[in-house]
Amino acid sequence: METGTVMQYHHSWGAASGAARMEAPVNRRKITRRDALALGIVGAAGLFVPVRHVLGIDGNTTAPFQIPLRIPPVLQPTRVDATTDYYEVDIKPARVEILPGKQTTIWGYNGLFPGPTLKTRSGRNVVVRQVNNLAVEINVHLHGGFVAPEHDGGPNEVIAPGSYRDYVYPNRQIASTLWYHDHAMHQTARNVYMGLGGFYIIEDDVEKQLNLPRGEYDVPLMIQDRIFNADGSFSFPAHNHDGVNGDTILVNGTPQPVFKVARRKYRFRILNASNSRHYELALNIGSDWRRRRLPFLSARPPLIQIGSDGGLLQVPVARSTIPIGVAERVEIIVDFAQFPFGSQIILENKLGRGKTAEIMRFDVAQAVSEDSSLPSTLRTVPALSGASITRDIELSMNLERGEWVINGKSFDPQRVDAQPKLGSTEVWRIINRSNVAHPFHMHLVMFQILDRNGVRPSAGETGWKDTVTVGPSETVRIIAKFDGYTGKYMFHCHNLQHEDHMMMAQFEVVP
Ligand SMILES: [Cu+2]
Repeated sequence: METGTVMQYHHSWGAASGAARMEAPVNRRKITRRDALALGIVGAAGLFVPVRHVLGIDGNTTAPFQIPLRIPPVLQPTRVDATTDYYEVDIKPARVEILPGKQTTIWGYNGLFPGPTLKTRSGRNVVVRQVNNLAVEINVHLHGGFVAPEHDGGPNEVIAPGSYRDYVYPNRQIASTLWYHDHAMHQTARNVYMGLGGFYIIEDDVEKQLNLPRGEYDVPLMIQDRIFNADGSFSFPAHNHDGVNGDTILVNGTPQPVFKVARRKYRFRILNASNSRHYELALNIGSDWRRRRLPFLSARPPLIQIGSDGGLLQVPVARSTIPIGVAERVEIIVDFAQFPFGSQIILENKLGRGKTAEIMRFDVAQAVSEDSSLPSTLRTVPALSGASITRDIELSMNLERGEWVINGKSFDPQRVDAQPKLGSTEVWRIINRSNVAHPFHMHLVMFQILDRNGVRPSAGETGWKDTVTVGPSETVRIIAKFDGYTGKYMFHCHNLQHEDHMMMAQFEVVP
């Protein structure tokens, strides 16, 4: 069993600090001792400690790299006309086999975990009827979507049990890997943990002309962590407002899967759909004996990053590791032709320990001819400039209320915190005044990162972004253009427990 896992994300972005751990208990002031006993999170000394550390339960006894990677099915439209594809999704509970021989109750789009992938083309309208067949209120937000405010899935615009809502997505944005997930007030963390997340992929002609790997060689990888009870059910620490770090890593709902690959290029669209856990991705060529047998190979081949949250980077970037915070996406190309048959390449998490240090394994298995390429230039990413205003956004914890706050304030749906003018460009300084990392997310816009603590971001962070990890005591400046729609949109921390308790605010684009 790992120890200290639940607090691990505190240390994910540099500045490891004992002080970070001190922040945790204040969040739990509302739990009674009886609640805590029921949840098994109160230790002998009466201190609140994570459930796993008391009971030592880990319902997942699966050895790594035994279960083949599952790929979420692509959802088919129910109706298509000249401009629009219509979909219908049934949101419902289901019993699925995640751990071998055990059943897990999930909440899933069409009863699937993860949800089915929606694939569309830039400029084509998509209407998704989301039918709520759960017993609780939920809603759906298209993360990274450029959509009208009434279709953005604000936290109080929920779908009651037994009813539905039609979400309209115009897809007037470039090819990118987005995702859809629940965003219901105070319950997002639980709802996403139960399974409410899926890929939403936009394609366009610019990208198509590049001849990147496609079809079965274009693979979405949704990385999540979960805690399993002995009976296979999810364990969700509902009263922990700091976050949850599970000890089982899932990719597309499969625990530490193995993926048989051909000796050719693959495109991987990697999404961190975890509630709270940050990762740092790296490739590693298997075991020591293999490294000895293949001394001509680097044990740690670089990752070739081609994309970020909002689409392709200008040029491919070779990185030895890639950090990926909650809700962020990175797209990479891995050319397995560089490895001999039989190679076993592990996708590692450099921030993990024990089971959480290894995400999945690629087994180089089949011969196949290469039909894709990796061009040296991907697409133009014009640099935003000409900001009319700089706003300061401070992320901290209100110790009195035990709530995560933005500019000292807890979320209030009646309050608007910023009113950018339609068509204007603004610089936002995101200032982290706490000792934990916060994945800061803005709805509506794709922004660019100007600098971190005054230093230009690494090349992999120079593309379009909708979420940026702001490390402990770090200040990140971002620039965004507010265009297309007037109305209210959310900005918030995407650690889902922070978001639920109450690190969320609104901006309103005004004429
Ligand atoms: Cu946060």
